[in-house]
Amino acid sequence: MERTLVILKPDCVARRLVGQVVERFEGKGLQIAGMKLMKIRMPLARKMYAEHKGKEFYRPLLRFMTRGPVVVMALQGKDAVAVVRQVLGPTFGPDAPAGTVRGDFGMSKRYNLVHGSDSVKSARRELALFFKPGELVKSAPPDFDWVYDTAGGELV
Ligand code: 3AN
Repeated sequence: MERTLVILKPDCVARRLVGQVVERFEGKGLQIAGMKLMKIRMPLARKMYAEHKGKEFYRPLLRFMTRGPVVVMALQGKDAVAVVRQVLGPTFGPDAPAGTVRGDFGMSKRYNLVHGSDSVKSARRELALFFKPGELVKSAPPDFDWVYDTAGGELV
């Protein structure tokens, strides 16, 4: 079972798309293990995007991420990191195919609605920035063995 960090970015919250985006993750079969509304302050934004420091989009990205409230989520499921990125689509709306979150809701090459961790390693680091371990749900959801075939002891 894998966990990943998702951030519904300030544009997503401001445009009242939170419900529609959460619906896609839930419909897919991912489990919400943690979720909260918060404002990302500059020091946290800098930590989150440290790897992009020095790039031309770094400052606009920090400005964007601190511009308004966000919803942060921990999502859980088999291969959750990759599955979330499939649901989101390519980084920017104009390039993303219809049927993906960014493809269906985004027009901008900067405001791209949702963040999803790009690897299991980043997910671990990013989850720790936003959630204390005790805040996340540990038990599997009641529909777990309908989302996956668990009969053989593993999730298929
Ligand atoms: P993704 O969100 O698909 O993982 P990354 O990891 O390449 O994209 O970039 C992290 C974040 O940095 C993106 N979500 C986006 O907001 C921002 N970003 C990346 N490349 C650019 C760019 N060329 N111009 C503006 N912002 C960018």
